[in-house]
Amino acid sequence: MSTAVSALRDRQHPMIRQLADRIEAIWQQLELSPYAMPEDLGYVEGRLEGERLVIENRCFQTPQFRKLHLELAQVGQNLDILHCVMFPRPDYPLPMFGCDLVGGRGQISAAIVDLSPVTSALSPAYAAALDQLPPPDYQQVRDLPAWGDIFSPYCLFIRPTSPEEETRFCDRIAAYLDIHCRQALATAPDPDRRPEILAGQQHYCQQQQQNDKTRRILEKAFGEAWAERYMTTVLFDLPPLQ
Ligand code: BLA
Repeated sequence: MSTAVSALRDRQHPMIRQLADRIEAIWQQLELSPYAMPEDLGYVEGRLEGERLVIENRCFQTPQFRKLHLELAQVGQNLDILHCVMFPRPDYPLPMFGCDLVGGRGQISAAIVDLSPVTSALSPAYAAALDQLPPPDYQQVRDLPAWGDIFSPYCLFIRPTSPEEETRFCDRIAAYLDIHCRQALATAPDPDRRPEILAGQQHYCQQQQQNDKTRRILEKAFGEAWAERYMTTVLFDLPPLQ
């Protein structure tokens, strides 16, 4: 682990720190190899309203996934972010795993996780595994934005109201991730479905690129052109058509 990543993590909200460690531990069941980031975008620093914005990216690839992306970001003392997306290779009929934790001043305001289908719906194997989890029970459930039509019925978007809910939500994210890794390892590539899968991944990325809350933070710190490049090449890049 690079020291830069662990250094930022150690300064972040405990829920973010714990989840980052857990995501990386669960990823170990996959056959990880390095993924090359655009050279200047692995570690980025900017300024937002006089505060320092630091972004640290960790990326891997595996036989099933084109890109596993874990991003940690911090704006001064006020804003902590964990962003994670797993992009399946377009020959694999697998959903998109995504999660985002956004917090400030000791409180996580947004915690979201989903396994989002890019074809018509989640497969019966995914649905059966997810249905076995305890029913979600959180006090403050948040409304999804209009672009959120990409999310599955299993999407959870909350504001955690206690450390107990934070821990339980991290457990939930870990459970989704573990189900996903197991399913991915048991799934064979299906090259015939590639056009359908590519179109679905494209739609997922286009919708996520409409998240104005993410875009605004990046624009304020780095400018419009940089934010556009970052959102379309690092956060939600489309798979190369090859
Ligand atoms: C919301 N995302 C947010 C918010 C901020 C960011 C500040 C508002 C928090 C709040 O309303 O309490 C910021 N998120 C970022 C930044 C990055 C980031 C700057 O990841 C990266 C540099 N977002 C994702 C993924 C999902 C996601 C993978 O990156 C879901 C799988 C969802 N974030 C998401 C949603 C909202 C959000 C649904 C709420 C948007 C809204 O209410 O309009």
